[in-house]
Amino acid sequence: MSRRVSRRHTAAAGACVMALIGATLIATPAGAAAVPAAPFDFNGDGRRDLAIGSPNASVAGHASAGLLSVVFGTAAGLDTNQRRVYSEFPESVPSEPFRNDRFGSSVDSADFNRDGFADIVIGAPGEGGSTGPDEGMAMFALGGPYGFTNWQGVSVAPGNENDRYGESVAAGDLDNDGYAEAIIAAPGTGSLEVWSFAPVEGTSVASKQPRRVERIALPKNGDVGTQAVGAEFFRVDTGDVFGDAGQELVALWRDEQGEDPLGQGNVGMLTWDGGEPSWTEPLQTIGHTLAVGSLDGDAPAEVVIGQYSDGGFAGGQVTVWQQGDTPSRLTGAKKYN
Ligand SMILES: [Ca+2]
Ligand SMILES: [Ca+2]
Ligand SMILES: [Ca+2]
Ligand SMILES: [Ca+2]
Repeated sequence: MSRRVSRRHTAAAGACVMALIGATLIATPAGAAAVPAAPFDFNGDGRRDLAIGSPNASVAGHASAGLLSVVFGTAAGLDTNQRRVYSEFPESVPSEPFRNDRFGSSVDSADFNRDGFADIVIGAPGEGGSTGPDEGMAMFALGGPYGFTNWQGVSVAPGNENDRYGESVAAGDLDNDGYAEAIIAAPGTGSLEVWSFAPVEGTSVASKQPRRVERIALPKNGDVGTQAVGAEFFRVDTGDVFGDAGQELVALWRDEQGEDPLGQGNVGMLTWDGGEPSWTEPLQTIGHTLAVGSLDGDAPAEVVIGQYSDGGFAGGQVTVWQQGDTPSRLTGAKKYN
């Protein structure tokens, strides 16, 4: 949890910079708020709120069904008296809790429909489907003055057992059209999906329902010409890693049939402008967790990779990569252990 909180604080400065840059470069889409709400400001009062997923929480006797807690920001900081808890119950989330759904495994936010209230996407990678356990699911909800509305669950179609859809989610405006996309990783498929609420062509008003706009495969074993069949783990986040004021998607993954016995992972950046997606050649790395944000307050953003303690470093290790001599290459890894 501390990682996520500190990242969001770091990202806040970047988000302000991005908002200013965005305001000068992008005309306000018709029917949209002049300035979208900052991520995690669900009630649109200008103060960031806190959303915490608890995937291991029991719900009505269902172990690890998972829940989401939201605490609202005030002038005096976070107000724990205003805490709201959401779980997969019809009265809070229109779905049903089951053992090991792990709702809340991943959480991210953006004002997807640009109405001045930040929205949320929540992963439940253990959700069962018609083919068996762990097909996974992600839930969207729109923010508003009185809480979340328009809950909608999405998943891979057709799904398969162990897709683990929603194990990692991210939000960012990848195609620079003024509307943030939601990115949902499905490790078992070796691919991610891009979802959008932006107005469809010929209309000017954003949708209240998300629509799938792209499915993008991971490169297999670091070869951008071939596609991975599955990933043991797969994390996604967004940030301006190239320093060009547009957001890149950063992915950290390990191939299911990776050739490296040490179990090395890959980190790669994806650019997508609504057309053909483009991956950078992945870097080999060791790690399990991923965060992207500007640690020093300026663009480009840094890529931070966390590694558990199973790699010979008691207590684990954190690696920080930054932009190298060409914009799309990461270099100068600094290790902290
Ligand atoms: Ca708020
Ligand atoms: Ca919104
Ligand atoms: Ca966009
Ligand atoms: Ca960029």
